[in-house]
Amino acid sequence: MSVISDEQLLLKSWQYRRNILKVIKHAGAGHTGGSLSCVDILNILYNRVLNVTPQNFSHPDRDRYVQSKGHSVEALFVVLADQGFFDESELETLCSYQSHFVGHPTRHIPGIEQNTGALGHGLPICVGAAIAGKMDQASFRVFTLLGDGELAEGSNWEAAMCAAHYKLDNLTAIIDYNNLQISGRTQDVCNNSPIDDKFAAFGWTVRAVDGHSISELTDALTTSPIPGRPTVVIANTVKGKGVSFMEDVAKWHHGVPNDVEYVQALEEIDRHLQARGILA
Ligand SMILES: Cc1ncc(C[n+]2csc(CCOP(=O)(O)OP(=O)(O)O)c2C)c(N)n1
Ligand SMILES: [Mg+2]
Repeated sequence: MSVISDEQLLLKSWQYRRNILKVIKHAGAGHTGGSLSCVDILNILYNRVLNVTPQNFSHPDRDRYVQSKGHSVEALFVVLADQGFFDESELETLCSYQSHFVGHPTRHIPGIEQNTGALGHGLPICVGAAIAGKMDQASFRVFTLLGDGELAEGSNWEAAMCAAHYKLDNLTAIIDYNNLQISGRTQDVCNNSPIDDKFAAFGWTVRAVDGHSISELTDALTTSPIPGRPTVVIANTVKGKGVSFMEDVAKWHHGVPNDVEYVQALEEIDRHLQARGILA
């Protein structure tokens, strides 16, 4: 993997945010808030951590990434396009008749490991993949991205227990911990706090980071795992991050900006790009 600087990653994050809004606006549908909250995580994963490329995607030794919070697929699509899995123009077909680019990940799309969207499946699937890796003495690592609201699904806790039991140090779960789920505050809908103590009690290594910090995400995702223990990275994030009026507001879970909001959102993002000399 080529070396990419923090500054280049920062630029990518803003460009990804711009593209997420563009495809959601064009489609007239999408999960805006959750895509903006996890896109920095995907940025670091695909540009710094994962051994996954269009060229090696069918190779058994590739790393596995399963986006369990499948509704934030627009972030994944934008990052996969940037990685060269398909042409960015294909995203203009999102949610249109006969397009494979639908509102959740499917394996019809190059670069997508698993169909997800029904919450609570990514971690169990990844436990299976990590066990398979151990049985084969393979070197690949397995990553999954969960939402904080998604942790209400009981399947996660069965998987968490198994991961520790089978000593899956090749498995990393990242929680996009934005404190919101579909209908309001996660702590009001189904409180999972204290999440760090819960995973520690299940036998996991716990790392908590600012989920929008390139350096903190890089550290957490590139530090070698403690032998015999799965790792959870609690990424503290802001839903809707990067667009002032979308930040930490539940209605942007699947809100689509109207024309005025869209212009305002792009202006906010473009100010960051202009500051870095990318836009005139
Ligand atoms: C099994 C299942 N139950 C309910 C839903 C509906 N649903 C879609 S997104 C969502 C909220 C998820 O919240 P969170 O995991 O915190 O995601 P984020 O805040 O990152 O968008 C729910 C309940 C679903 N997709 N799957
Ligand atoms: Mg959430």
